[in-house]
Amino acid sequence: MGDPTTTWTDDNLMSLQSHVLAGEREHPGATGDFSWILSAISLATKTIGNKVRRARIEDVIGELASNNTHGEQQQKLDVIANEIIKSCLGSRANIGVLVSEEDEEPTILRTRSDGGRYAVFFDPLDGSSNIDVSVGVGTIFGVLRLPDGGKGGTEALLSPEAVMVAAGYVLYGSSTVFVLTTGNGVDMFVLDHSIGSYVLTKRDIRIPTEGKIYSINEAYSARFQEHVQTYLQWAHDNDYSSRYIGSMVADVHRTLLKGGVFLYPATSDRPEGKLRMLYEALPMAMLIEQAGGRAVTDHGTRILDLKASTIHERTSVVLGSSGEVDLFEKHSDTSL
Ligand code: AHM
Ligand code: MG
Repeated sequence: MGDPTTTWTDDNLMSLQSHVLAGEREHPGATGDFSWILSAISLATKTIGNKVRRARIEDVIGELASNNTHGEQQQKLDVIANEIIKSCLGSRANIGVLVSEEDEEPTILRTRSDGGRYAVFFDPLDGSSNIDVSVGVGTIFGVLRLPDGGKGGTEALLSPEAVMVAAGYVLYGSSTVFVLTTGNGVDMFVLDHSIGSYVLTKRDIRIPTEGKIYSINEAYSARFQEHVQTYLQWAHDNDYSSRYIGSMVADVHRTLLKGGVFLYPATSDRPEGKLRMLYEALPMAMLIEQAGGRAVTDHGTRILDLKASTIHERTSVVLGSSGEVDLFEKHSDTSL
């Protein structure tokens, strides 16, 4: 007879839900807020993942006649994913504000004094133009604790006292992968369809400090600033490989696991960059830094130090292995 007591080993089955609950138990006085919010995100992403897998069968691929708030073509699934997230998160009593790429205005659920302590930002289906060709797409989210006091709504979430307390993405790829940080490292879960749960597969992921891969839409080269072109020429001369899927979640996921650098710099036609600060750049920057990497703008400002002045503000993005971001800065003149 062996020892009847069970101790934790990395071989034990750990669901996302139990992982979050275990994290909360380590903090005396924790309110259960995270498990409440993350269970809604978990449910929403399982539902979206199911829609993505069945998109062709249910005939929900393709474009809508409408554009989103940025004037970009909306896919049918963008709208469906947005509705799914809002219906799952909307009933959580501690969420005050939802900000989505697909909605021009934030959805105000409840005031701070009515218990709305958090704002959740999300891009419901990033890279959705790739769905028609069955390429990986994803959901990105960030959770912000709103400051105590009278402010509510947009004013509260854009205020300097609002703090990002969790970030993550779900990649709907060859498997459905949930990558999460609550400010204490980065953990990865994979959806086990046979039991309907995300199960922990990798704890405390560390991004490789180096990796000779750059990920950028190089077709825009002529429109990049000179210092970005200088870096790319240096990378060509130094035996780098190029990998670009065109879905930020998939490109960042590869960068997190294999190392390298992902870049979406400013172009002459998009001087602010393309990616959105709140629900694309900031959550990915928090994840990459928590994994030991770096995330900066194309002029070297730390993304986590940026403060959005509008909810759909854009920024340039350079993120990945710390050594590779250093090399980007070294081989481009960021004072330009
Ligand atoms: P989306 O939010 O409209 O899907 O756009 C964001 C996507 C990112 O996933 C990806 O990194 C980028 O746009 C690709 O843009 P491009 O086609 O210009 O390379
Ligand atoms: Mg997006």
